[in-house]
Amino acid sequence: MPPVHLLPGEAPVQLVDAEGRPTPDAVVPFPADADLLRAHEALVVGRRINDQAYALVRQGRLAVYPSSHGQEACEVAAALVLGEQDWLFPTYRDTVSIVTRGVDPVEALVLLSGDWHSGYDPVATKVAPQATPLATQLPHAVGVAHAATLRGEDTVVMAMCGDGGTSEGDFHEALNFAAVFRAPVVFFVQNNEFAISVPLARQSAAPSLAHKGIGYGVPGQRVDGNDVAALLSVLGSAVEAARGGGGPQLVEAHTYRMQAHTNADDATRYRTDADVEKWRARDPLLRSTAHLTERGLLTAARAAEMTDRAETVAAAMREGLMADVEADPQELFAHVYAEPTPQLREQAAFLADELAREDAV
Ligand SMILES: Cc1ncc(C[n+]2csc(CCOP(=O)(O)OP(=O)(O)O)c2C)c(N)n1
Repeated sequence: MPPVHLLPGEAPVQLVDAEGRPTPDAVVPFPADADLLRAHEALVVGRRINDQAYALVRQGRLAVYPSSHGQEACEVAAALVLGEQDWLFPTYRDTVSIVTRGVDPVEALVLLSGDWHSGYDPVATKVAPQATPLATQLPHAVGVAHAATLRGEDTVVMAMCGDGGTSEGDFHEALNFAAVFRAPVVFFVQNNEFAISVPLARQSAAPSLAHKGIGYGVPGQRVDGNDVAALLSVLGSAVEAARGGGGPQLVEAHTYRMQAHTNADDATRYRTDADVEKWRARDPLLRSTAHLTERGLLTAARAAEMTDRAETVAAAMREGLMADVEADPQELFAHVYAEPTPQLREQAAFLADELAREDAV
């Protein structure tokens, strides 16, 4: 008997369609109303964070911002399904997820404003630093999960990456190790169709990215990445399966990066406006708004409160990121190793000499 239980379904799981209507014949449970409202508020705030960060780049307050505009349903659901004791391992694109988890938005963006450190305390927040090198955070995530199991702790780790990240060796090593040791990890792949300019078809010939699990003995699931209800349900079940001793789980969300890779990228060179417009009609925030309004759960007063909260967050971002970062260039070398290597000492001395000569001019 082939291990068909490890394979994802034919189509991504959906609970609410693009018009906000419940999908007939749902195969997963519908989240509670309170959870949907909480997720909606996080979506409203998340969209505002993306838009504010984009503006801060244009004002020169942030060096770069990889926006998750259009992917906010994935971002908020990944954080909301976790318990306090769990860990989140994000990529550079997952600022909204980090903030939904409870990290202060200014602290989350300190790195992108030009400072050298992650801005928040990873141990206190149980959020790893945002990884820019693709997939390198995944073996770390597995290590944290495995260590927690050995200590008898009830910890699940949400390990995030993009479609491009699934081509990295680290992705495969992490899945393999996690499966062999039954580490409680949910590998969450946001398939937004592009790795900078590389489309999915040039990235992978697998039937889906969720199919990549079966080779390692990891169950894979596909979910509509713009349907926050389906994401809460699928990711929530994956977390509970991992917590219950079911080993690692792989979830692929189908979504779309609405903006350029970063401000340093011109997306019109590799995709058409028509492609982007097609996805605009599937916007996760509009969908959630339509669904909750239709069901009478989202009143005008409640919606206004959420917008107010989002504006407060945006104002705090503007205020907190106004000041220039005061960084001592020597700190670059300070925390690379517990004992600096001779090469680093030599480079630090070289820099000190350069800076002294600059000061003398
Ligand atoms: C190991 C490594 N190789 C290459 C890069 C350069 N790089 C930065 S982002 C990116 C594309 C990643 O695409 P994907 O994993 O799909 O995530 P997305 O940016 O779409 O969220 C690449 C190749 C990198 N950061 N790390």
